[in-house]
Parts: sequence; structure tokens; C-alpha cells
Amino acid sequence: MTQPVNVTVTGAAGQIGYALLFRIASGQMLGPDTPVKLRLLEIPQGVKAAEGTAMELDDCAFPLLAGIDIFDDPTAGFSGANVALLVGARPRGAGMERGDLLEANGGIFGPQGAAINAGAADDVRVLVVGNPANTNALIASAHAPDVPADRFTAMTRLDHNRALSQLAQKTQTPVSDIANLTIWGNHSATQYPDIFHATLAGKPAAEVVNDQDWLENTFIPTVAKRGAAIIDARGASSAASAANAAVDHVHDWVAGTPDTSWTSAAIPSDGSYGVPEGIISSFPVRSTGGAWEIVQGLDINDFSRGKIDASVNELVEERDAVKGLGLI
Ligand code: NAX
Repeated sequence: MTQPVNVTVTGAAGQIGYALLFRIASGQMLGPDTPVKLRLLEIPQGVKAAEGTAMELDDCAFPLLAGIDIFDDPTAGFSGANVALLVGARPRGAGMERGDLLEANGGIFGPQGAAINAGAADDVRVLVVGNPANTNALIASAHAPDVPADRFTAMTRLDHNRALSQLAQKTQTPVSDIANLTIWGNHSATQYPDIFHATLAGKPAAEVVNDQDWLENTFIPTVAKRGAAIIDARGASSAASAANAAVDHVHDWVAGTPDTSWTSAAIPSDGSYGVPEGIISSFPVRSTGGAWEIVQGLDINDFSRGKIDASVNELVEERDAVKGLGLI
């Protein structure tokens, strides 16, 4: 039998964790031939609930699930991790300023980065889901000097999937016929879902849509504010769709993206498209040989340029803020 892959999931007792762990254990993330060992990392108050989730995982009798361990210590939790899903984060509380939020998360993602540096497997791949995801990933990476920076990524796949679905509905096109959509920038309300390189069954999406008003005043805000709309409707934030996107992100990272389309992920910038080097920004990406690469050579029109710059500027501000706080 293949050696099991160690998957560490933080925030395992939370609502995304509850939706995510069963998908991983069933083989949907790493494929039907890859056994997994789950390492659930929680804060001490979350351990009991994580034990309950582990009991349910046992009760599924997943053939690929080779073991479950529960930790409240990051160094132990990340030891030997091949895949690390950083889901647990500090949410914004009442009256919390952005600096307070970044500082509170620095207190989580700094030590977790250090723990990954200390004991994760050499091939570790990290996906940060917990918000503010891009900057949390930057903090974790800064504390893991021995881990290549490109192993730290943040999740914009949920935004990507939301954009696919909105475009499919608007144009009455099956999702499977849509290719080359892009989310640029930050996983926040400034993100830019870009349809200018997308195709619908091979036809340019922008020409099929041909409705700049819909693009600017319906599509972009619907995608960017979808999280708030879900909270409004469900009384709780997105969980199953977030877990699904995390599964998609890691699946494509490990198994490769199909030749027919690229996807979106927040990865460290190499300076492409004028995005300052080092910040973790969403790009059009392909994965080959287990590594993400930014799709090069796209023409960026003036409308897109303005939107990309606005979101990237927000990321630069966040980076400068965490630098000022001594978190990176
Ligand atoms: P929950 O509050 O349900 O669960 C979070 C869990 O994390 C809790 O069980 C908590 O005990 C645990 N936790 C907190 N600090 C921890 C630490 N230092 N180590 C280990 N565990 C810790 O939140 P949930 O709905 O699961 O959301 C988790 C995160 O995902 C939030 O930050 C949320 O904002 C973020 N999201 C990110 C999305 C994305 O697209 N990037 C979309 C969905 C979601 O909003």
C-alpha cells in the first residue's frame, strides 16, 4: 500500500473543519489511491469537539483513512505534515480595528509557521483558509525560513468557484464549458474576478456577456460580497463551499490543473503583472509537477488594471501593517 500522506488541519472542530475532514478522508482531495493520516490541531477548548468529529470519522469506516491524531500544540500537530490546511483563525470581534485583527492572527500564524519550519515534511504544502488569508499566509511563511516560500498559499478558490457559477448562470452555460476565469488580488471585498480572458465553450466570455453594467454592478460585487450574503441567508458563514474549495485547491496543486483551463490561487508574487514581489496575491495559475506557476503574457485592459491595482494596494497595506507590528 502507498505510504499515507499526513494532512494537518487547524480549526478542525470549526464549521469548515467539519465539512472538510470527511472530504479529505474519503479521498476526494488526494485521490482514490492515496491513504491519509489526519492530524487535527485545535486550541485546548476545541479539543473535545475535535474528538467528537474524530469519532464520526471513525464511524464512516473510510478505507483510505489510516489514522487520526488530535493536538493542541502546533509543533506536535505539524510534525511530519505533507499537507497543512490552516483553517482556524481569530475572527474580527466587535470594536476590533484592522491592526488588532492582524496582530491577533499574527499570534496564531507566526507560531504555526515556526512549527511547520521545525517539523513538517520536506514536501509540505500549506493552504491558508483562515482570514485575512493572504496576509496570514505571509506571516506563516516569514516564520518558516527553511520552507520554500512558494509552499505557502492562500485560498481564493472559493471566489473562483463563485465567479464560475455566477457566469454560468448569467450565460446559461454549463460550468464545465467555462475556462480561464481569474480572481486577482486579495481574498476580500477588493478582489477582482476577471472574465476578460475567460471563454465559454471556446467563445470570449466578455463578448458573449457584452454587458459592462452587469459586469461592474452585478457580477463583481456579487462575487466579492458573496460571503456576507451567505451569512445573511444562513446565519453562519460559508462552510461546505469553503471546504469544497480547499479540496479543489490542494487537489489541483498535487495532481495538476487540466490542460483546458487555469484556475486561481493566492501565491507569492514573483513580480508578474506589476504585483510587488513577495506579497501573496491571487493570480491565474496552473499547476504542473506539484508546483503552481503564474500564467504569463495576458493583456490587461485599463479596467482590469485599475481593479487589480486596488486589491494589490490593499495587500501592500496589510503587509506594511504586519511589518510595522513586527509580525514579519
Ligand atoms: P469556526 O469559528 O467555526 O471554526 C474555527 C475553529 O478554529 C474553532 O474550532 C477554533 O477553536 C479553531 N481555532 C482558533 N484558533 C486556533 C488556533 N490557534 N489553532 C487551531 N485552531 C484554532 O470558523 P469557520 O467557519 O470554520 O472558518 C474558519 C476560517 O475560515 C475563518 O477565519 C473564516 O473567516 C475563514 N474563511 C475563509 C474563506 C476563504 O475563502 N479563504 C471562506 C470561508 C471562511 O469565511
